[in-house]
This record gives sequence, structure tokens and C-alpha cells, in this order.
Amino acid sequence: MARNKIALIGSGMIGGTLAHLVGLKELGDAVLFDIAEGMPKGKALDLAQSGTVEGFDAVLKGTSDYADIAGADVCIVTAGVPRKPGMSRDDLLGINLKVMKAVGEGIKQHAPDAFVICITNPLDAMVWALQQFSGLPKNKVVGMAGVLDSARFRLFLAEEFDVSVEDVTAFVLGGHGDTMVPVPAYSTVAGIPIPDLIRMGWSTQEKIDAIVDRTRKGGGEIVGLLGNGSAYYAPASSAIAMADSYLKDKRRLLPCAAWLDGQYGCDGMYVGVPVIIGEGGVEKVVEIELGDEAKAGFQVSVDAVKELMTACKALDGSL
Ligand code: TXD
Repeated sequence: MARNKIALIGSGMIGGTLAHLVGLKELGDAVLFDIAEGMPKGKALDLAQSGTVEGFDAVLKGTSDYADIAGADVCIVTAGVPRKPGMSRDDLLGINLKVMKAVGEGIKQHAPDAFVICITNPLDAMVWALQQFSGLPKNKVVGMAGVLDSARFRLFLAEEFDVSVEDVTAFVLGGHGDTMVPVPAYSTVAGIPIPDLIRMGWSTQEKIDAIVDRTRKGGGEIVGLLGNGSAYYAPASSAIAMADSYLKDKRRLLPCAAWLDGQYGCDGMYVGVPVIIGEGGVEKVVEIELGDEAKAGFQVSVDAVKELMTACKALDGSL
């Protein structure tokens, strides 16, 4: 049986880590695509050589030619540029929007049947633009942010409660980072909701609020410590969890930026909600009832995403 083919569009820090995970987890063969010429080839060769030691047989190929992604089962998109000093948000948006256009056209032409996971920031607007430019079915184009935000939330909660990360589940909604909306009532330790744990004296509301705040700023904390670039291990692991659920039809329920047409009062946009990912892509958007606080927080998130979409439309008339 042929191995799965996973195309990584953008072979920088996250792209390289994704390829390593694809090999280690034996998810399939990986194509590392980048506009930079030698770098993806060098990474592919280095990673293939790590496979000799690790004992995986994946074919890893570096390329700058979209033809090489032909027939990919999954495309994970990290292509773009990070914000540099002196660059406004609109400058960044303009550049990454053009990148999404090129990537969308490349995927449309060479891998129209793929499940596409976008990681490029600003996430919720870029995944929307990528779907529009590629014209792929909306349930086959999804954005990664919530899995990462909830992973950060879970880690901090596990540390606070002094329990295994395995037993902590966290529920987050909304846009990536600052506007994420954690829902403590649906976040648990082995099924015990956080509000109950507070009542049991395991923590205090103040401590949980501080953890929520740290989670929202989780990306910035790492950027500050690294001094150069942004997080890549946890973002790569998060996208791999989504790809794995699709390729193995696991039907995991994960928070992802998904296309909404009416759910949560949103129409024609992408924002972070719980979805089921299976062999059909995003098979279901799970609509939960939100309390007033979560509802208000979600609306702030939605408005922020809409503002970015308006800015994208002003930059590219075809949107
Ligand atoms: O939760 C999330 N969604 C995120 C998002 C968490 C962490 C980082 N997040 C964003 O992912 C970050 O703000 C960036 O927009 C992406 C990728 O992060 P990474 O750390 O991998 O960035 P790099 O190392 O700069 O890699 C980007 C690569 C680089 O090699 C460029 O040469 C390439 O993208 N690039 C392109 N590839 C293909 N096609 C085009 N047009 C292109 N332009 C740049």
C-alpha cells in the first residue's frame, strides 16, 4: 500500500519540525517546499539521515517546485514572513496575503484533494484567504491555533494541579492568542471541571485567571525568551495531531479555526471552534451553549477576525 504523502509548504522552523515528526511517527512521506532554494533540500537530506538512526523509512524531499506536491494527502502551510521591527500589521498582512495567494494557487493546481492545515499568522484571516484563493472545499481547509492554545493551557493547569498533562483537558474557543476564549467549565482534570476543583480547594479563581492570562500571551512569552523567531515544537506537534486525526479517521474533537456558516452566529468566516476531524476533513462543528462571559469574549474574537478580513479585502480585490 502506498504511504501517505504530506506536503509541507514552508520549510522554516515549524516546517522542518513537522517533517521530523512525520518521520518519527511514520505518518508517511514528506515533501518540504519553500521558495528558498537549497534549504528545503538540505533539511530533507538531514532528516532522511536521521531516519537511518531512528529506523523510519520515509522518503523526504526538498523542493521549490509545486509540481512535487502532486497528489499530497495533507498540506500543512507555514509559508510566510514574521513581523520584523518597523513593519506594521498591514505590511505583514499584505506580504502574507500574497504568499497565501501563491500557495492557494499551487495547492489548487497540484493537490486539490488534500486536507489543508494553515498555520501562518495572522491565523484566522490567513486560513480564510487560503480557502478563498485555493477554492478547495471549506471542510478540507482548516487553521491550527486552538490545539496549541489549549496545549499551553493544559500544561499550566497540570503544573498548578500537580497532575499529569495526560489527564488535563482544556476547552478554548475564538481567535489565536490574545483573543482566545478559555471555557473553564468545560476544562477538566480527568472529567472534574475547573470550577469544581476550585471549590475543592485545589486552586483559586485568581490563580486560574493568571493561568488564562499567561496562556493568552503564551506565544509572546516564547518569542521574548528565544530572542529570534517564534515557537515551533508545540505548533508542529499540534498540526500533526490534526493531520493524524484526518489520515487515520480518528474523529478527534479538536479546537480548530473552521469555516462557519451560521454556527455560533457567524457566517462566511473562519474562527476557532470545536470540530470533529475525520476522513472527510472537518466533519462536524460542535456547537456548545456558552455562558455570558464566554459569549462576550467570543464576540470580541470574531470582531477582531472580521477586521482583518476587511483589511485583506482592501489589499486584494479578488477576495
Ligand atoms: O498557532 C499558530 N497558528 C502559530 C503560528 C504558532 C506559531 C507560529 N505561527 C506562525 O507560523 C508564524 O507567525 C509564521 O507565520 C508561521 C511559520 O513559522 P516559522 O517559525 O516556521 O517561520 P519561518 O521559520 O520564518 O518559516 C517560514 C518559511 C521560510 O522558510 C520562508 O522562506 C518560507 O516560509 N516562505 C515561503 N514558502 C513558500 N512560498 C512562499 N511564497 C513563501 N514565502 C516565505
